[in-house]
Amino acid sequence: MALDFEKYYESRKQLVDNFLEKRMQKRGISNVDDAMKYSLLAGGKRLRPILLMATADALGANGYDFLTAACGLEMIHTYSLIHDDLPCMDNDDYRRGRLTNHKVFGEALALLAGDGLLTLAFEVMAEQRNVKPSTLVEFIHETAMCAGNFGMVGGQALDLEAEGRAISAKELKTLHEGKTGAMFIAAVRGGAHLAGATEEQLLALTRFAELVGLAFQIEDDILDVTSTQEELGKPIGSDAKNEKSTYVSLFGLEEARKMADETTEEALRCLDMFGEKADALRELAKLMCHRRS
Ligand code: GRG
Repeated sequence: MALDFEKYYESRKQLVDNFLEKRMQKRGISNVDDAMKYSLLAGGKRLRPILLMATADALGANGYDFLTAACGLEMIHTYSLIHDDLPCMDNDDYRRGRLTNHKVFGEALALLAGDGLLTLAFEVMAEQRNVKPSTLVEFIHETAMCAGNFGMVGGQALDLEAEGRAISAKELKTLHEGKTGAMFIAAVRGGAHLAGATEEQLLALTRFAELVGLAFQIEDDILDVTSTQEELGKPIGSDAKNEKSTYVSLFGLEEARKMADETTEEALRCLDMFGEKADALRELAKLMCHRRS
């Protein structure tokens, strides 16, 4: 039967939203919980957890079984957005269609909300059940590497270093592989590990994740110049404001569009070996690379 992707995406998103809402009812000892909840429950697209579950589906498992692990990724992602918006980083006032965390709670609490979410993510991932302990440790270890100085944090540091100067296409690629791409790799490889992928499957899925991450970032750069604040949920033109090199500033809008399309096509070819079980993953990749927000 043909996949109803809209239904698939909405139901998986609902599962993630419900899990996060419920998990945040377990309160800590202070009002940092309110700041954590404010951003976590602000309605992001939930791409990383859905990507993890769709990858597990592509391997014949039921992605729903890994919802707990998947939601840990959304916590890491949300922490990164809170910190990225701080005055010492991108200094943004809006995110996910509402005021940024520090605008509501102040800088100090926003910093702690990010720290709290990053730490809670690892607590939650360790709560994943029905997986061999060694597999879970491998998933958590890889996720930590993708989130840290070899991945997202490293990429963000390169991004800061690059502000205000023109960088080469190679530098731009390295920066984004860390800042944006690494968490998509964590999601896809995470779903693959948890669902028991073979080496051959893992290799194909890793290449898929690399390419989807690249296409997603090119699209992000395109949206920053072509979208609207209403559609994006955050101000447009922030790359130019922060004097950042982007795929659009380096290659022009038309060429960037072509690169995003070609990269998406190449990513989809990596899924050929998985047959129709990978249909949700295919549709998700297309959604990520041709999104409006
Ligand atoms: C502060 C350590 C640290 C890292 C920040 C994620 C990030 C790294 C910066 C965000 C800036 C940015 C716009 C990056 C480009 C790609 C990206 C991660 C976009 C936001 O992700 P979506 O579209 O957002 O999945 P939602 O809100 O839907 O979850």
